[in-house]
Amino acid sequence: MFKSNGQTTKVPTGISIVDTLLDGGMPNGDSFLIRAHPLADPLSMVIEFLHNQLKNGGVGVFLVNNKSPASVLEESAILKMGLRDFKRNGQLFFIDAYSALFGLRSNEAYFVEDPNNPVSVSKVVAQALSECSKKGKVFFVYDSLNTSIDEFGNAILAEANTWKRIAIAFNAILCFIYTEWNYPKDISEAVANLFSSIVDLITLERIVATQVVTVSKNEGTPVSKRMVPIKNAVTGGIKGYVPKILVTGPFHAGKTTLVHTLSTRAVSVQRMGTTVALDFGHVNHRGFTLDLFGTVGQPRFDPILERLGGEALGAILVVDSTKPEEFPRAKEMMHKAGVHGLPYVLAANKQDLPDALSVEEVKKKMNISDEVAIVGTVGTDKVSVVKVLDLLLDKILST
Ligand SMILES: Nc1nc2c(ncn2[C@@H]2O[C@H](COP(=O)(O)OP(=O)(O)OP(=O)(O)O)[C@@H](O)[C@H]2O)c(=O)[nH]1
Ligand SMILES: [Mg+2]
Repeated sequence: MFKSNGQTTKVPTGISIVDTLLDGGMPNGDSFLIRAHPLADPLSMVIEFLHNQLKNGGVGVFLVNNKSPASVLEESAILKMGLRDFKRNGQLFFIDAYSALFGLRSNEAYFVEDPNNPVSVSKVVAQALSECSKKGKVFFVYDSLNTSIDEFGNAILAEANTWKRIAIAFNAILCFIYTEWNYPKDISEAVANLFSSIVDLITLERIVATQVVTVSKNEGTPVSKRMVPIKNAVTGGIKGYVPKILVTGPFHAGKTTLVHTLSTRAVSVQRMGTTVALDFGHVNHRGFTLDLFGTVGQPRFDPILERLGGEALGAILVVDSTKPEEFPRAKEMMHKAGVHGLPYVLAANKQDLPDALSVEEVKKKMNISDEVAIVGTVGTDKVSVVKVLDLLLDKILST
């Protein structure tokens, strides 16, 4: 279950895109921060982390200070990652630092009687970690650090440091939820300095807000930002989501074939063996959900091409390696679709034909820079076309 990256042991979150960004998973015996944009939803991601740890026999401790434990349980049920049974069978414990704010008692395992005093919060955290770590490996959620900052100001950060030391002592993993509400710079910086690993949950405002996950610090090392758009599929948890990859290229190059080979489900609007509207394919790959849009090759349909390219995050350019006379048309199509500035990979297709140019020859004839990845493909050969997709994903994630 645990993976070592050569320095510290890592514990997988179970969300493959996050584990990839974190080089294996969460830091064992350490704390990390989920830093969310105000429009992003950190709770569902953390529920998925917690649910995965509990499924593997771990013990959960969940501190709430801005919502009731019941609302966390309800949210988990909506996400189809129910936590209620784990609570019932003694694997999940809440620290209720919420009810007392309203003068209410709590039936939870741990109760903070005076949530307005950071030291009293600390005492209960220490007690919970010490008792629960005897039952198994503890995954601790603090929801939320920003509520504590709003109540106590900077003082809470000193307490957070104490909890980090406790985490090391009990070999627990502490996950702090923090929504970045335009705090003064000194507070934001103090928070960032407190953690050696930070997962950012950002929203990109396009037509609709898109949630993006990235890691800005991993075990003390700043990471150049790789942003992964994500979608919370209710039955499958969080998946990387690339809403549009354009597959373009000249007439008969093999676009439709490639989309169908890659996709778990695909539809094409064809007439007499040629595409007359578009191909649409859906792919699940490396923890991602990707939507492929294949274009029409014939020039008379170029007006559609101009509209299809919008909103794409990357492109696959398919050429028939036996038809170098069409290479200029291939480049023109990238421009017409408005995707020439996007990350793209060139598929030098029909490599099985005897008169196919080699990958090197295609590259030379097309006069493309060394930065562009080019893969020799056979439209029906899954291994070769998956390689195209892999390289494109790498490119999209590194930009
Ligand atoms: N030999 C060989 N034939 C291929 C390969 N890929 C596709 N084809 C064939 O080439 C023809 C055109 O393939 P399509 O996938 O329809 O090409 P397209 O780019 O979608 O074509 P349009 O939509 O008409 O522009 C079909 O007969 C395919 O079976 C390949 O790698 N090798
Ligand atoms: Mg086609």
